[in-house]
Amino acid sequence: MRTATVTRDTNETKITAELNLDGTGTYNNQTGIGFFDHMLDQLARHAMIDMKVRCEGDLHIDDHHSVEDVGIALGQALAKAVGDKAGITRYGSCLLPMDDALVRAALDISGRPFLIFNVDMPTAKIGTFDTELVREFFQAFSTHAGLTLHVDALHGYNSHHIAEAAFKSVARALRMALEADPRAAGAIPSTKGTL
Ligand SMILES: [Mn+2]
Repeated sequence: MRTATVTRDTNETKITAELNLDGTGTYNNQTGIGFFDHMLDQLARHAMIDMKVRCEGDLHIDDHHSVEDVGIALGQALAKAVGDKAGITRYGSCLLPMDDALVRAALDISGRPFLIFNVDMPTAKIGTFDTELVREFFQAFSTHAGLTLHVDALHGYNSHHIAEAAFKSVARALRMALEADPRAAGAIPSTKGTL
């Protein structure tokens, strides 16, 4: 089983993130931010990753530090759990519809962090959640996981749907990329011999 636990304590946030990449998509995420918990639950469920996150953050300021730092901790946990990447598919993509929203995610578990994020949301808030934090999460997550990640919203007019479709499309792409390649015989999927 590819598992990892990361704890991260700063003056702004105290976080524990547990992942099992070979799970069944069970989740138990409590960050104090309802909408963000809902998004993390989608990530776990649709990546088929077991995920437990606890975050005690400085929400009296705003949600920014908590969302960004959970992205860092989950990215570190993913990198740790995936290890040397032997035998994985490496690439994944997904074109995911959710009602009005259509989001495309393509990723490479490359060890070279790069984010392209073309996801405009028509409102500044989803409930009390700042929509700009969706990008902050994926920036932190892709950087610390070592992902090349492209996320493009092709259309959509409801911010909740667009954000949720972004998390679900990344989840499905991750599931594909993390899957064992049965023809790889445990080899690292690069002509360089390392990733
Ligand atoms: Mn929803």
